Parts: sequence; C-alpha cells; structure tokens
Amino acid sequence: MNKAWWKECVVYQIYPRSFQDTNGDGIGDLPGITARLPYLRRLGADVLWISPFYQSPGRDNGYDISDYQAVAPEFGTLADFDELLAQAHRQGMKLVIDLVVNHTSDQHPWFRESRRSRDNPFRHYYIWRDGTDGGPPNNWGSCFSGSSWKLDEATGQYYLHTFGEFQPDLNWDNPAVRQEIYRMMRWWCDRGVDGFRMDVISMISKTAVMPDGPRNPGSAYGSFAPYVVNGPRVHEYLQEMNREVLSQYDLLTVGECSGLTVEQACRYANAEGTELNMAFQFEHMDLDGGESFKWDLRKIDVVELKRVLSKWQTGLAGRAWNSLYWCNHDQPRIVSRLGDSSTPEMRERSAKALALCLHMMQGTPYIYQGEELAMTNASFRSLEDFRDVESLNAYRELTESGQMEPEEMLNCLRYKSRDNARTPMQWTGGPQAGFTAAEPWIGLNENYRTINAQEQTERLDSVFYFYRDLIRLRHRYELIVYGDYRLLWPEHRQVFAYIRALDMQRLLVVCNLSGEAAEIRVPEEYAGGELLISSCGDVTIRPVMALRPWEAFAILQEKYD
Ligand code: TEU
Ligand code: CA
Repeated sequence: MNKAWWKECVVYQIYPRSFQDTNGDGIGDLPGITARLPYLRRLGADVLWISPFYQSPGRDNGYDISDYQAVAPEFGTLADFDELLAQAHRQGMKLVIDLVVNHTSDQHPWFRESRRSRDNPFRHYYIWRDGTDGGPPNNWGSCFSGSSWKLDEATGQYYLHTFGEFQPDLNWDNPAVRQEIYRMMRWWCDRGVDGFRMDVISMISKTAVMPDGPRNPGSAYGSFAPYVVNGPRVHEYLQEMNREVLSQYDLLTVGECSGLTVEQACRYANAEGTELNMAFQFEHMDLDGGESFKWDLRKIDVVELKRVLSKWQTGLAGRAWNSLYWCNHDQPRIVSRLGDSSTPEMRERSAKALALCLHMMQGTPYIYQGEELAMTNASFRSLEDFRDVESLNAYRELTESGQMEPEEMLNCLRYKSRDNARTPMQWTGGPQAGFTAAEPWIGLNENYRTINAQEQTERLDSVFYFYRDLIRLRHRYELIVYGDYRLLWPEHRQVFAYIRALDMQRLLVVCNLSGEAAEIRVPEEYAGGELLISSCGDVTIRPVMALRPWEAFAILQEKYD
C-alpha cells in the first residue's frame, strides 16, 4: 500500500468568521486562530483547513472571492496569515486553505471587466449566453434558489451562476482562466501552504450545449447537474492542475464533490495520484433529504447509513482514498442530526459513539470546529436570527411560492440550516462564550454556558479528550489507517459494527447508534482482546452483551491466527 502523511493525519476545519475574534468587531479573525493554536495542539490535530479569509464582499461568508491573493480586512492582513502559517508549522501542524474557483464574486475585477462589453478581453472568463423567448437561456435553478441565470442589461446577455447571482461561474474552458488559477495556486504554495480543499470542484467543467434540466422536486426550475456535475473535461482540467501545480509540492488535496459516486471518486482521488488525494462525497449526508429536497426532515436510518459508508469503505479500498466527516460549515451539527442531545449524558455519549464509529474507519478524518465539544444545533427563534444566504433565499422562495408554510419552513431551517454550524465557537461559559468582546455577527448558541472548551478541557471524561484519544489511536495503529474494512451485522437496526484487519492485527468496532439497549454477540476471537476506547468508560466484554444506549467500543486483537 502507498503510505502518505495525508492518509495518516487528522484534519481540523476552522470557519474563521466564527472561531475567535481578537479585535472586538464580533467577527473571528486570523490572529484569533493563531491565539488558539495551543488548544488545537492539545487536541492533537495534524492539519488545519481554514475556510475562506480572502478579499470578499462576504455575501456567502467568503465563498464569493473578489481577490484570491488578498486577506479580507475583517479577517486581518497577509502578514497575519503568514504569522499563523509560521506558528502552525512551528507547532507541528500543517495548514490547508480553501480553493474556490468554480466561481468568483461579481466584484472580482475579472467580472467587472467581463460585463462591460461583449468584446471585452475578459468576456470569456465567465459563461455568457443569449436568452430564449424573452427569458433565461434554460430552466436551470441555482443552489441558492431562483434561476441560475442573471440578465446583465449592459450587454443584453445572461451570465451563469450555479450559486448566488453574486457568484458568477468561471469559464474553465478558457485556458487563460486556468493559467490564472494555477498561477494563484503556486503563489500560495510558494508562501508555504500545505494543500487545498477545493470548493465544488466537480462542477468546473460545463457542457457546451446547455439544454433544460430535469425539474427539481417541487421547484419551478430544472437541475443543472447533468450538464455541470462531473462535466466532460473535469478530469482533464484536474490532471492539468496536477501537472502544473499539485505535483510540484507536497500537498494534501481534497475535492468537494456533491453528487459523487464511488466510480467517479476512483478517478478524482485515484491511487496513481494524477488528480487529487481524496474527495468529500455527500451520499451519507443526503440520507435525510439532500440532493432531492434538502429541507426534508426525514431522519437518517442506521441500516441505510451502514450500507452507504460501507460501500465507500470497500469501493475505494486499494483504488482511491476516503475522506471521513460528519460535520462541516454547510451541515447541521451531527449530535443533533444523528445523535441524542436530550440530556447532557446522552449528548456526550452519543457524540463519542458517532466519533468512534467514523474515526476507526479507513480514510482521513475531518473534525469541524466545535464537533470535539459535542456542540449542538442552535436555538434560532425567528428568521431574523439566520444569516446564511442559502437559508434566507430558500425561505423566501418556498414560502412566497406557497410550497411551505412560514412556521414549517422555519422548523426546517432550525434543523438543517448551515447556520447551525456557524454560531460562534464556545470557548468558555463567560460573556459571549469567550468568542468576542463585542456583539457577535451571529447569535451564540444559548447552551454555551454548559457546553464549552474550558469546561471540557478541565474534565478528563469529556468529548474533547475522547476526540484527542481517537486521534492518538490513529497515530499509534497503522491498522486504523491502512487496515481492511468489513461490515458486521448489516441488517442490525441499531448497531454499526465492523472489523479492521492488517497483518495479524484485528480491530472490532461496535457502536450502538440508538438511544435504546441493543443485544449483540461478540465474536469469540475477541473475548480476550484489549479494550482501546469506549464511549461509556467502563466496559466488561462478554460473549453476549446488552449494549447500553449509545455504547460504543473498539477491541484490539493482536495475535489473530
Ligand atoms: O458548498 C457547495 C455545496 O454543495 C453546498 O450547496 C452544500 O452542499 C449545501 O449548502 C448543503 O446544504 C460549497 C461551500 O462549502 C459552501 O459554503 C458555499 O456556499 C458553496 O460551495 C458556494 O461556494
Ligand atoms: Ca475580529
């Protein structure tokens, strides 16, 4: 097997806006991350992935970039970034940055030029089309509601925006665009960054012909996916990016690829290293709504979850490399979505069970800020509490069209809005959770008084130290990084159990992902095994066990014959 540091590491994702404010403006900033490096070192994270901090109008919290090589003033300066990078390296951590090149901000100089005239040198940096029948070129809908096309009066054409109308899609078919992006990437690599998380990278190649797409359920618009996702030249472009940039540095590269299948992942993250190291797939995140209709309140079914995650474990084995995640800045908090936040004890135990279930698998684990504390979804009272453009646009579109009642849609936002992941990091139980001295840009989760880093780093049986121990186990056992995966009891409705195997070592992982007791029969060859970690602290392993609610453990069998 090909060993690599990016296969053996654990990544911690930071959403800078919500991590730590140091200049009293209510917005997290780069010096705030630097100040918190000791906390991250104590957790044991090897790599930090920082979400966008570049020059931006901030309409999608930085995923609308107007200058790829400048730091937005609210986050600090380029010198602040260089200091963060130097300090992270000094403390033994690598630093990965977000690459958002499917689109720019409409305030980017390239777009300001492109929209000036049809023969402007920058016109074909973006995707312009004539309308049809007095309307947009086709029926494509934007991820942020409404049409994917915006008419620009000055030149009488429409431009494509698969996300906000303030995020025009770049034209990757234009070699000048590609070369500009590779030059920018080299600039960051020469500055010392250790890799890229690539935003919606599976969408950068569009088909030349752009017909209407299949209608989205309950929407007036069609899907652009068949003509945009995994497009005709995406692998050609990533192989070119690899030749021109990635292969010249020692990087971690992960592509965000919603709609990804195992077969496609084996191309994006192929073991030959001609494209990326790994990819984020969304199939397990779509089990409670997702691609079809995100705002569905369906619960995730454990048997379905086991089927999907096991398919990815076995499907990529030896062919590509998995990324492992429950949380990020776009997803609701996993302990609210799949765990049990009914009582403090069940919240912590379910968070530990979910973490153990994910972190003992094959692939690079990603921890999202606050996940290590079992931070929960927030308590949004009204629409005014929300900030996310995706949520606010969806609320307006779905309620104004009469598809959803306002209170019903508010409940959907409370459960699924991306803002659940974006409330301030809860450092202490003190004023503003120690995040800021000012009014934060988004409200705190009211439970910060009991759920915070200070309380957990002072308590050895906390979720924080459980995550630290999971990271230590991954550092200690190659079995966890490189071992084979085999699912046990696929039809068990509560228990997610699997075996990892490498040489003579075996690891039995058993996770009761339910709030009820669950009976299991422990395979006899594990009876004398070594208990490595448990969500319940004390565990007596017996041949037949009645697992407690959210009880999870891992047993190592060294001399397996
Ligand atoms: O997200 C892309 C994406 O697929 C999102 O639509 C996500 O799947 C959805 O919001 C989940 O409900 C990336 C970034 O992670 C996101 O923060 C940006 O808003 C988006 O691209 C545009 O850059
Ligand atoms: Ca600040």
